Amino acid sequence: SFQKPEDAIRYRQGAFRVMAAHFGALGAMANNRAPFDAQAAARHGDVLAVVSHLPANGFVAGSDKGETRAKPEIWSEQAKFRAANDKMTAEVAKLAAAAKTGNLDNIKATFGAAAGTCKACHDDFRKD
Ligand code: ASC
Repeated sequence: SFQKPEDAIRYRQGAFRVMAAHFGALGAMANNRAPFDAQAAARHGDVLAVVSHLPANGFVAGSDKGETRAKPEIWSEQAKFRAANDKMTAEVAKLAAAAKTGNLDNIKATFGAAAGTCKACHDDFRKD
């Protein structure tokens, strides 16, 4: 569904960039670096819950070359990569549900695990 491998690379990088912005905004609240805004937090969670499902679509065959830090293991260890992706979407869903409660403590209780899934995948599947 992408015309060129570069289109798939830009697609997934765009999704990750959107996620980083909303994840960062929630993290700032979770870590008391920004004032808690319950409505904004819920919106950030909603965006994350949807956009977290997009990056996987962009790791199509042939998109391992070019302006990407994607490691070849994404394609050579597909079951492991899929498991890491599914863990990420599951923890993001929990964070989004917590953000809907309007209670900062619930966000604090779920943010770390979600952040951990970002880092775990970067450690295993992203260069530098
Ligand atoms: C972010 C972001 C990531 C993750 C990661 C968590 O806000 O951009 O890649 O959190 O740093 O460890």
